[in-house]
This record gives sequence, structure tokens and C-alpha cells, in this order.
Amino acid sequence: MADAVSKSGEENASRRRNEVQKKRQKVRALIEDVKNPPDHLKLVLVGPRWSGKSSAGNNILGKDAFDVDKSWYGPRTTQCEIGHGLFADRRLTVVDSPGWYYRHTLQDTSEMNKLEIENSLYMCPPGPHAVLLVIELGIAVTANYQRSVQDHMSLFGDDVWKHTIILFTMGDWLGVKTVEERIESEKELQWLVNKCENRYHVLNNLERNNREQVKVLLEKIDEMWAENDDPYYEVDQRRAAEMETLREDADKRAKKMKKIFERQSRVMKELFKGERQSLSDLRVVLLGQKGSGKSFAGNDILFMENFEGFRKDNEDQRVSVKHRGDFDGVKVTVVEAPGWYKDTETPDWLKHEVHRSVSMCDPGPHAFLLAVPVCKSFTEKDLRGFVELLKPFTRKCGHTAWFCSHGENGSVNTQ
Ligand SMILES: Nc1nc2c(ncn2[C@@H]2O[C@H](COP(=O)(O)OP(=O)(O)OP(=O)(O)O)[C@@H](O)[C@H]2O)c(=O)[nH]1
Ligand SMILES: [Mg+2]
Repeated sequence: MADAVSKSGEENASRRRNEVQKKRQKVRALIEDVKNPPDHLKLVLVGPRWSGKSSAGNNILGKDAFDVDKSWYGPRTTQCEIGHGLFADRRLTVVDSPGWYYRHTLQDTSEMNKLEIENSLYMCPPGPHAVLLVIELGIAVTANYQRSVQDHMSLFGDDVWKHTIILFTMGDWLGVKTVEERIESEKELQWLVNKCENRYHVLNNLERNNREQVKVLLEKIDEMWAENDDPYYEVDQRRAAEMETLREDADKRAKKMKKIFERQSRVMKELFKGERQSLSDLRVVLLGQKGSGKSFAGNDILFMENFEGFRKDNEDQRVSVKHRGDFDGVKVTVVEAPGWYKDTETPDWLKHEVHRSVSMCDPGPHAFLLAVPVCKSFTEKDLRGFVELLKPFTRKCGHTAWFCSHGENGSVNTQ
């Protein structure tokens, strides 16, 4: 049975490869006889986080134009960046963009990230010749992954698919397999490739000297251009103006908030001037949704690896966990309460457990810390859920601070 399945997979792979080759030959003839591709190509890289967008941008441009995340904890691309270069005397403009978390629906992604992702197509007016949807070959393209891609591509409007090529990165992962065999191995991947009318290309970003792979990619872009009625994906100027206003408003609000924090901090310093704080024991409770980075934050606070970020048994953490440490002579107690799922009613067991987490900090916590991943949305509903959870401790709500984490990716950026 397994043999029969793999045989039909191979047959489908070979059929797809032949179809692509035939179509390419036809369009190339058209380019050679009639059409002259643009001598300045504008490309935009979009895709999930860590899929290799920045590396692909560098590979295409043949130089280090964009920062690459060398470790899981390293910096990610947080705003669109533009790079320029030449390929065989042809001008190239490449836009790199922030990725979305591959399990996130559009609703899960923060407004700030969505705006920045959408902005990528507005970086090279009047619009890019090609959108390169970057997908790494090593990852399983599940139904959730497909939905996440579809959701985030909808930020650009339906027409974008006509100008999109799937750019598979991590070509080295293929080994002896062909990309077509990889495509045929998952129906969600087939769906994505079919949505792009069989336009795909593989890059191995570890082989920057292999310029042939970039040459063929540019050929495929020219072929898509030749086939399309519209030479490029034209951006909507009205939306560009709207986005500008949204960004300016957000900027103003952020500056105002920063000023308030700075003033509060000055007032507090003034109030306690001369008074030496002699705190010898500090107790905090970590709260947050599942995957919000609480465990990583706990480990960061205690300089330990005691909190288990990813549970090996994949079981839900249902009980509060306490660890102790010492920071510059101060005894620090950190209790992590179980996380809750986004967009669900707060279950009773969780309310009890949060109660228990507080009693584990006898005689009481100095602070509740709420973990909020920067890339994830935090909606009115999320806020209501959190307030509900803290209701029994309302008297102490003035003790709540929030901090931004990178969620399931680990690192914490405390604010
Ligand atoms: N083996 C292998 N690793 C690659 C390849 N392309 C990228 N990487 C690695 O994958 C990791 C992520 O690459 P990036 O280029 O930073 O990915 P990104 O999509 O820009 O990531 P974000 O900006 O965080 O969204 C880095 O450690 C790269 O070195 C590839 O073709 N092969
Ligand atoms: Mg990047």
C-alpha cells in the first residue's frame, strides 16, 4: 500500500515537473520573440517568520543587505527594509518584510505587524513585479500553516496571487529528493503551489556563490511578467494614504505613552529620593496566555532554566510552578500560573489555580506580571478575560505590570 502511495506521488511529481517545463518553454519563446522584460525588477519578500526571507534577499542581491537571524533567539526583521543591487547589469530592488508566526491566524497577529507586512508592497511604487512568498522546505505545511499563509496574503487583496511565486528556501534540506516530490507529499502545499499556477523556485541560501539559482529565479519572474496582463501589482494609493495616517496616529500615541511613563518614573524617584529601598525578598506571579513566554521570562528573571518552556510530553501545564533564586542579595520567588487559551471563556480550574499561585507567594506577591507577545494581538476580549481573572485581587491590581515577550520563540523584552 505504502509503495503504491509513493509511486503515485512520484508520478504526480514527474507530471508536475513536465507541465512546468512545457509552460516555461512556451513563455520563453514569447519573451524572446515579442516581449522585453523590465530592466529594473522590483521584488517583495513575504512569508512566515524565520522562513529565510532576509537570507533569500541577500542571496538574490549577492550581498549582505538585510540582517539575518543566526539563532532562534536572535533579532527578527521588524520593519520593511529595502535593498538594491545588480544582476548581470540589471537593476534589482528587493524589499524584505517582517514575518508572521506560522500558526497565527490574521486575528492573532498584532495590528502593528499586520500594518508593517501590508506596507511591504508599498515600498516600491507603483508596485512590485513579483511577490516572493517564502516557504522553508523543512517545515510541515499543515492545514493551519496553509490557513495562516492565506490569511496573511489577504492583507494584499486577491490580485496579489497573479504576481506571486513561491520561493522555497533551505534547498539543502531536499537532499536527493526533488522539490516536486516535496510538493506532492502534502495536499496543503499542493494547494499553495496551484494557487500560484505552478510558479515556484528553490533557493539554497547557504550557496551564495551559486548565481545560477538566482538567474533561473529571475527568468521565472520574467515569465510571470510576460504572462500577466498587468506588468506589476499596482498598489492602491488611497490605502497608502490611510496606512500613513494609521502609522502617524500610532506613533503619536506611543510618544504620548512614553512621556507619561517617563513623568511617572521621575515623580516616583522624586518621592522616594534619599530613601533606601531595603527589599530583601521579592515575590512575583507570572500570568499570560498559552505560549506568551511566561516560562522564558521566569528563567530570565531567575537566571535559571527551571521553568519548562516547551513541555516534552506536550501536555497542558495545569498547575502553578514555583522557583526561587537570588538576585544581588535579594531573594526572588517566581510563580508561574498556567496559561489560558486565547478567545475562550476562563475555566473555573484556571481561576482556582491563579488563586493558588497567589497563595504560593505567602504573604502575597509584590507584583503580577502579565506576559504579552509583541507579535500577537491583545484585544478588548483578551483584556476582559485578564481583568476577570484578577477580579478577586482587585485591591492589588495596582501591582500589575506587563512586559513584552517574543512568545513561543522564547526571548523576553522587558518594558
Ligand atoms: N540551512 C539553511 N538555512 C537557511 C537557509 N536560508 C536561511 N537559513 C537560516 O534560517 C534562519 C532564518 O533566516 P532569516 O533569513 O533570518 O529568516 P527570516 O524569514 O528573514 O526571519 P524573520 O526576519 O525573523 O522573519 C537563519 O538562521 C538562516 O541562516 C537555507 O537555504 N538553508
Ligand atoms: Mg528577516
